Parts: sequence; C-alpha cells; structure tokens
Amino acid sequence: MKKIVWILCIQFLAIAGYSQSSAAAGPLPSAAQLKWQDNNFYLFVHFGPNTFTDLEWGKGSEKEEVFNPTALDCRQWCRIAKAAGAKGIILTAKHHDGFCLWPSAYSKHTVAQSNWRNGKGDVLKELSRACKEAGLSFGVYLSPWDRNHPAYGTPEYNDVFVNMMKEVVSAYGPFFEFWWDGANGEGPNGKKQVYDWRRFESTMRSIAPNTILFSDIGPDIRWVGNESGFAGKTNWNLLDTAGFTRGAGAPPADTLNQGNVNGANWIPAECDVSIRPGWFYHASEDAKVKTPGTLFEIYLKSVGRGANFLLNVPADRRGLISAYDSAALMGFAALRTKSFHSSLLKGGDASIQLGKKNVKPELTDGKENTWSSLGKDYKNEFLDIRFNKITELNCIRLKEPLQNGQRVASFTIELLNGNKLLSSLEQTTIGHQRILTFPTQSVTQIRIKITKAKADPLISGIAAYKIDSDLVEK
Ligand code: FUL
Repeated sequence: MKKIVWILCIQFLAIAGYSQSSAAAGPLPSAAQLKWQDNNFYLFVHFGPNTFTDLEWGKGSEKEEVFNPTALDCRQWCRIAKAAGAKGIILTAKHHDGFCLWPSAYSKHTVAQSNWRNGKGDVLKELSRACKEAGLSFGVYLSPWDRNHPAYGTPEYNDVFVNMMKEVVSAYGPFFEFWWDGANGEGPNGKKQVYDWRRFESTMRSIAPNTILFSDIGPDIRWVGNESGFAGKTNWNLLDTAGFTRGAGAPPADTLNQGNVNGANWIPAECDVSIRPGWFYHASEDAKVKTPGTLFEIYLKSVGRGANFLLNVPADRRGLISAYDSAALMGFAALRTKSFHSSLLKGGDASIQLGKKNVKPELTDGKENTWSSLGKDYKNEFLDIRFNKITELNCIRLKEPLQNGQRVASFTIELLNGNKLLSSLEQTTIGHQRILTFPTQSVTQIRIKITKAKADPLISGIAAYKIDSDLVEK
C-alpha cells in the first residue's frame, strides 16, 4: 500500500513538474508546423512562360507554344538542391499568367496545349517523381490571381481554383507546403476576383491536412513582410490575424516581420527571396546571381532569426538550373559546412552549468526533446559555459524547444576572459534558433542570462563557433 501511495506521489510530482514548465506559454505549434520548422532551408523554382518571354508578370495572353524547354530535367534540380543542403523544392505550378505546368482539366492554357513534348509533358509529374527519388520534400505554388482564365472575376473561378487544388493534390501530392500568393490583380476581362478563402482553406484542410499552408497571414505560416529574406531580430512565431485579410488587407510589413508577442495563433515566418534580382530566369541577370557570402548573410537573417529560408533558384530556358546559380549554391553550402560543422562546446574543453548542475548533455545532444529549464526564478539563474583554455569565437547559437511554445522575450550574453567582461550582447527572441555573430573575442567563459520570458524559460541547444570573420553580420 505504502508503495502505491509513493508511486502516486511521484507521478503527481512528475505531472506537476511538467505542467509547471508548460504553463502560460501561449499558443503551441501543430506537429506539422514543428516538422516544417526543421526543414529550415528549401528551394523555390519559378518556371513558366515568363522564362521564355523575359517577363516577371506574364500577361496571360501568351501563346501556349511559348513554353518550350529544350532539355527539362527535374532530376538535375534535385541533385543541385540536395548538394546545396536544401530539404525540398516548391514549384510555381501556375503563376499570375495562368499557365499550368500540368495538364489541368480546368484550363485551356496548359502544357497540354503547348508543343512541348507534343503536348504530353507534365512538369509537376516529373518534379514530384524526382523529389521522391531524391528524398526531398515537394511543394506547390498556385497563384489565385489568373490573368488568363475566362472565368476570372466571377464566382465560377472559385470553383476552378478549388478544382485545380484538388487536381494537383490528388495527382502529385502529398505536398509539404502549399503556397497562396497574396497578389490579386485584374483578369483578362479587367475584373478582379473576390476569392473564397474560407472555401480554399477548408478544401485544403480536408484533402491535405498535413500540408503546411502559406499566405501572408497563414493559416500555418506567414510571409515575412519583405522579399529580401530578412526576418526581424525580434521574431515571434505568433500572429494576430483577426480583422486582417490576405493580400492588401494583411497586417503591416513590420508586424509580419516580427510577429506579435501575445499573438493568438502560432504562425511562424518564412523568408522568400530570389538568388537573382527577378523571380524568373533572365539571361541578362546571369552576372547578378547572389554570391555565397550574400546567401550566408541571408541565412543568418532568416534561419538565424528563427524563420525558414525559401530561396528561389529559377530554371532557365533549357529547363535546367544554370551553372551560375548552382555554383553559388555550392559555395553557400560549403560556407555553412565550414562554419557550423563542429561546435566549440562539443569536446571536453568546455562545461555548461546551470548553477551547480551540469546541463551539457541536454544542451549539446542536438535533440529538441531534451532541454534545460531555468525555472520560475530564471532572473537569478545563469547558464555558464566555461572553457579549459582561452577560446576564440564569434558565433553563438541558441535554441528553444518550440513544442512547449515560444517563451524567451529577451536575453543577454556576456563574454568574459577571467573576471574581465569583454562584451555584453543584449538580444530579444530565440525561437527555433537564434544565431548571433559578433567580432571575434578570446574568452574563458560565456554567461547567458534570460532577462524576460513568458513562462519559465527552456533552452534545448547551445553551440559556439569561430566562423570566417568576413561572414560576421555587419
Ligand atoms: C509575388 C509574385 O507577384 C512574384 O512574381 C513572385 O512569385 C513572389 C514569390 O510572390 O507576390
């Protein structure tokens, strides 16, 4: 009997301890959102008639035969994506010009009406297969704005769009992500469409419940408010959407950029940016492909600020990723590997303590489900990293276990050499990960203080690096 009481007591304490660390942490992510967040870098491919007409926004009146890639090979896209360390590819299945890269039954402006492969080609089919073979996630961008479809601007077009979603999901799904562009211009007859977003959303939820839905305001992930790839230094995964609509009615750009500290919904940010000035391939931009260093900077300002990085690498007129873009991607991958392949905290030269407790195993095992809680009295607790010898570093990465909500609102990192304080870095949110870079310092100790949190702060990862000084954020 005594034994049973004792077991019940232990169970009660375990439950109480658990709920204490989960209390008041605000909205939580779904399992699909957590999984998406771990895919933190993936490619966008803009491809369609614009590739051949050198436009960014096709008019919709282009003849179907304009689309005629000479050597389309989606396996080449996947090989490059893999080698770049990207986790997936999102393709513009239909851009604003309305041209469908699959033979849709709901449009007469598709690959089936083109001469490409005698009207038998299907880019979605080819890419979905190639992604599967390569072990990459596959996603689709489907523009609601359609400058070609004769029904655009009438309620009937909402049926067309719903049918197209059903068509692509059943033929080429499952998708890890589905992209709804917020642009809403005029159709072929000068009319604007009143989109039935409620229906679009419920359709996708019922046919693809695990697909992450992107738009300016979610429901699953949000636009970051710019096309430069930069998330806010303060970046909450929370957003208030009540009273806002997609497109022109979205919250202001800085709200999308930083989220809302007490937002009612879990809607993390995705940073979309192109490797070139335009979204589509233009030979005139071959010399303007972003350098590996610039891509690394964007990585720090997106993934390093807790967002995901969606990098557009357009296919060219052959239907291939050009050598310019692939060289930049390989250089970018090499910089990431060189910078982050080994944390200075991994070996035996550093200890991590919370008060007197050794917390190194849970903070350096790379797992999200092991963490250290700084408790309710966190303002008087510090995470101390002590090195056995003077160590040069210029980069620190922290992580929060987001399955418990996003909690840390501000923190300070002190860099010390013996008793001498070399510098003190004051920061705000952590989220999925916060990568901080700073001028190189020679330290014996790093002290991390959480100065404000929405609930007892939890940290699931700490790493430190010495990266090339050219790569430190300016
Ligand atoms: C925008 C579009 O208008 C651009 O052409 C591009 O597709 C970008 C990703 O989204 O809203």
